[in-house]
Amino acid sequence: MLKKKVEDICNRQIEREGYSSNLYLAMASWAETNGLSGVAGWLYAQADEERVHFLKFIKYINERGGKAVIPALKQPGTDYKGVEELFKEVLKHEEFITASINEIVGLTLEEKDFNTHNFLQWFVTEQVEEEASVRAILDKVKLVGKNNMYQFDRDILTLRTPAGGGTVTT
Ligand code: OFO
Repeated sequence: MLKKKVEDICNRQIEREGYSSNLYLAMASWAETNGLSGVAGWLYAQADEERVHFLKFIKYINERGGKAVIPALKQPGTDYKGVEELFKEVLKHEEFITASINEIVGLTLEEKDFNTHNFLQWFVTEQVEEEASVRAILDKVKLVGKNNMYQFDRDILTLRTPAGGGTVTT
């Protein structure tokens, strides 16, 4: 049985993972309508991965005798100044998510909830991979420069790491 404090913070994470999925969908939609089909493809795939994260928390809370709450999600922005700015925002968001996961890990140690601590290890590893993947993309964006976006957009899908998606198992 989940302690209330742990259930509440995991429910907070449901909202954050759901927002992550919507954020990347909004970014994908922006990219798609600005001729950046490669960037859009990367972001749509990322949105799918975030939905898997969202589902993992929902299923975990319910499986442990808690009650997952499906939240209303705030609307993400619709406009981005450019590809570099967009990926800087992705990195900032992923750093926020890493801090959020780490906070939950800290609480599970305080509460001696070793089951949830174990469940979270997948997310700890995932965040390291996600941040690294976005930093690699930002490095490439800087290398090619604003005037070579056609080439970057064509190649971005080859940069995709297989991290984090997959089927939802609980
Ligand atoms: Fe981006 O890993 Fe979930 O939110």
